[in-house]
Amino acid sequence: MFCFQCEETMNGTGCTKSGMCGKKEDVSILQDRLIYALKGYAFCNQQGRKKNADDKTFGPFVLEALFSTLTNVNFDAGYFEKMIRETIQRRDAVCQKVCSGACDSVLSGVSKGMADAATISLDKLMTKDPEEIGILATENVDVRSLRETLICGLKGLAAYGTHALILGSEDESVYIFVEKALISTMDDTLSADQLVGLLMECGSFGVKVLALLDTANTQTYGNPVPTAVKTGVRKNPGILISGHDLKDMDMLLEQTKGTGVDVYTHGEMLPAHGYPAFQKYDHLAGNYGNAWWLQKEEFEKFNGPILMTTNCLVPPKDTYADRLFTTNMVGFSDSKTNLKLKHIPVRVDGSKDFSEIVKMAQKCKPPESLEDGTVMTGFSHSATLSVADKVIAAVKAGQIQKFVVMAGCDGRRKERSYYTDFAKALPKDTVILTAGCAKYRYNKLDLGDIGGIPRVLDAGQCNDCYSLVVIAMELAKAFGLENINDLPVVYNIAWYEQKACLVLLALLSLNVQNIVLGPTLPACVSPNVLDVLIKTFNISKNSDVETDMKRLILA
Ligand code: FSO
Ligand code: SF4
Repeated sequence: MFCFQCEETMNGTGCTKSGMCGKKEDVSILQDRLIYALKGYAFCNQQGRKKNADDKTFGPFVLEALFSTLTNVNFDAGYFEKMIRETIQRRDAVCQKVCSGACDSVLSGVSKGMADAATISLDKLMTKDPEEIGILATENVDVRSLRETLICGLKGLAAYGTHALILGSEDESVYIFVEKALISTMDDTLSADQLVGLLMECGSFGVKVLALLDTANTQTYGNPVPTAVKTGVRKNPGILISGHDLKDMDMLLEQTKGTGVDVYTHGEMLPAHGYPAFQKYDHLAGNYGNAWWLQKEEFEKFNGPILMTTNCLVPPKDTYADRLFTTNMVGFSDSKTNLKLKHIPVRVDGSKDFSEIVKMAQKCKPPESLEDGTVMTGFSHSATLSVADKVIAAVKAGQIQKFVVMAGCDGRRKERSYYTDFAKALPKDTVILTAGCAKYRYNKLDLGDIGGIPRVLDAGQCNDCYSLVVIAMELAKAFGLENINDLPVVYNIAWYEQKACLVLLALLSLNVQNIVLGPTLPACVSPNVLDVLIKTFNISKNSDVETDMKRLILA
């Protein structure tokens, strides 16, 4: 196996025997086979599109498939075998309509790899040498870097697109781009400049999809409002819901009404508390625990069932595995221990039956207390911009010197204490804008406020990064600036997985300059590609708190 898609990758270069995330070699290779099959399917579907003979459900299927290969989503070999089979069936059905078996004319002139992906049989694909279909099959390091950065961006795009789609929002142009981009990763005729152009296009589609998701979330559940969320526990048994899927949150709250069971959010579900539609439920008790990587300790103490709606799942300990449920494209099985997590399927009408989880919760002990305080969330663009006058006045009066975007992911690395230290060391006239689970490194610190404006404004999940873009753009307008780089906004972003890669590409597509990224730079970015990013966007890796404070705040 070879996987270098996340920040945790072995030695900063690539996981080769098994994943630092817990992904086993068999699953990693199956994921490579699935991506290979998707490229072939994309090629055939593009041919079909020219003749209006494309698969009309190509987009949703490909988004789900790509999302499932994102870090910490699915560890179930059986799931990937099924998805590979279905991809080949779908590809062959389109091929039949377009070529009726005579593919040669369509395939003339395409790369050998592309022709193979478009025609390979299921049996051959499943037995093909993994090295011929995986990341290292592209020999040129820079081409590989550009192709794989694009694949990472597509996985992020797929994740956000899937969330929007679950709420009924989609955009055909996104599917057409995903199709084109998948094909481009097999096109040997593309220049490095053309591949860089595709990365920027991916970023632009990222902005589009994040906007689509923002509208879907707020139209369905209302505009989030600033909310103090309890971090302690009550006396009832509870269900813990983790991940990003708000529709699951909605259905779970509805199905637990009057059952004597409380619902707690975990990790990236914390911002759900800000939505008016969820605030009406008295049994939405609070947020339990911290960012995803602490789940082994925290899930053990929760005592009740836990529902994983998306990333980030950590291979579970025996002590709570029987209380852990997956849904959507999340999955886990281990052939050695025969452990397979229970999965809640979606019905054809989009609903789900959580009664098994509720019944289990009713027999469980209440959660053990981890802490007892409050944490703020709900500073979406609408909430933050509703006090825009106050914010602008504070900037003009010199009370706010700078906004520091510290969005992104949290992770296990020790070096991530840097983000806590950086937040603590920031001058008192700075405001942190955040989204994503990176916030857990500083959202429980008492950083105070500036004239009633809290010094940490949590816009929500990484899914809500669009809020930060809207806030920046509206502030630029209010200050009469044409270039958002002229705003008193600096970026010190933490990344872990591919959704963060997409958000980064989205920011670059908006020409955001001088981004500081950490705790490492993505392994998929080769030295030459990094050079291009430095020259075009002046992007850099974070350093130590003192140095970064000097260059970001005091410069
Ligand atoms: Fe965190 Fe995980 Fe949202 Fe990422 S939960 S690390 S960017 O997957 O998803 O912020
Ligand atoms: Fe390694 Fe990250 Fe890939 Fe897991 S997702 S195998 S940790 S690079």
